Amino acid sequence: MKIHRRAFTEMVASLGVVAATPALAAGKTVEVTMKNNPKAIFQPATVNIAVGDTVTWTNPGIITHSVTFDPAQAVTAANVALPAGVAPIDSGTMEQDATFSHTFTVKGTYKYICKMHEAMGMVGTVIVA
Ligand SMILES: [Cu+2]
Repeated sequence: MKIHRRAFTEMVASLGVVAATPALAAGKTVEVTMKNNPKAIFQPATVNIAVGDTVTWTNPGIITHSVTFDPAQAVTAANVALPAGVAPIDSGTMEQDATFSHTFTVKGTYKYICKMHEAMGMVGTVIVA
């Protein structure tokens, strides 16, 4: 059944819902910081977001880090995970004050590493529901 756009808009309005634009509503942004003391970590190590949300990683310190969702670049394959069909994501080298953002459009559990400090346990998880 085809619904005329205006009829649809009126139907939505009659429900008391603000007429939505065709584009996805902008999601929220969650911040993750790369910390160096007492050891290199992502903080928070796990973030829970919704589809369409963005995560922004910031490296405030002088130690170089990365945000790498790429099994091919992990020392331990189990430290990285991507939902089926999602391509690897990699910030590349992040110097002091660098930021990296990614908007997640596929549900699932994403596990990532810092390439420089994976062996020290600098790993993180993004859960997209
Ligand atoms: Cu690191």
